[in-house]
Amino acid sequence: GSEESELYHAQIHLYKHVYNFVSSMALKSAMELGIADAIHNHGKPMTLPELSSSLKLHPSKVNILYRFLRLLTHNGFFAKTTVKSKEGEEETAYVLTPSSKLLVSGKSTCLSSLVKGALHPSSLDMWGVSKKWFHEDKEQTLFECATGENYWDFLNKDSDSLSMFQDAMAADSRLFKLAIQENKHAFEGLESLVDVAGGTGGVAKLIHEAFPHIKCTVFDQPQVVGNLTGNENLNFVGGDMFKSVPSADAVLLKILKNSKEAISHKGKDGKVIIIDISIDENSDDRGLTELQLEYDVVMLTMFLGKERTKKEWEKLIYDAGFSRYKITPICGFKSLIEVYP
Ligand code: 2HI
Repeated sequence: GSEESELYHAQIHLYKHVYNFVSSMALKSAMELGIADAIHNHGKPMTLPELSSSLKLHPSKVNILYRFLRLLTHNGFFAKTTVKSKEGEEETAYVLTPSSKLLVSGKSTCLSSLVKGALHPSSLDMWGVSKKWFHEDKEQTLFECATGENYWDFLNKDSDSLSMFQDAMAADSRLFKLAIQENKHAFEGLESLVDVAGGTGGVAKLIHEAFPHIKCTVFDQPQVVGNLTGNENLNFVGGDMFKSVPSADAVLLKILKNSKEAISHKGKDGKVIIIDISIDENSDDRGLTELQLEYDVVMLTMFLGKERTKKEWEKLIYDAGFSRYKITPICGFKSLIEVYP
């Protein structure tokens, strides 16, 4: 009957969300083992024994590799094809998909460091205290509730974690290169631009390459930019973005925090360029919306940050005294938001 069928569907739905982490962790294992690199370097479809020996796995683990690959293939990270063996027999072999090409190291589109950082115990352990966090009256992140310090202090005292984070953010930003090329109009006519929380300058360098005449300033914490040198049109400035931001024709923000203050620094001729998520809860693409909502919770738990819907962006922008804005979806799940005085 339909009641049972509803119950079974509900059970599947629940279990699917419970065991989702296995897919995340299998992806992380694939990244750590270097499966995508091995298939890429092989240059043609790769059989299971070839893959296992290239990865230097213990022979007893071939079948375990097979079972991980079966899940990852189902999830769209690898695809199967057939090749002829020396003996003329048909054999199954694995090839990369667009998603696993993003795990090939050395490419400008490599996102391995993002997988590593986002699924590192330092990003996950905090979830153990979420109940305690909900019952506390302190305004602190889940990360701080779990560890006693905020994420930035944690990064600043642990240089391995800091580089892991910076590598992840730099990798994420590199995909932005394509977005700049497709959205040149957003940067036309600007003479100067400041990238707030610009990290090690990955995005500013991309903008500098595409528009060499724009004077770009990377603004971030002194410990991040202190040792970095730029050139005539690319310079690094250390400071506290919550106190003040160097002035320029345009301010680029990738995570918008204390947005009103940041926006109020702009003169009348300027514009604010924001790269961020614009959540569309009614999108036909439920998977994309799920990702945006998950990202919102990551920002919440790590930084007390948030992602906004189009309506919230509009309110924020108008409340800050701006008169006009334009939202263009770019880079998959983020948007380019141009804000004019
Ligand atoms: C590396 C990557 C991430 C991280 C920590 C890392 O924390 C992420 O991808 C997530 C989160 O899980 C993140 C994404 C964007 C951002 C901050 C964190 O601005 O070391």
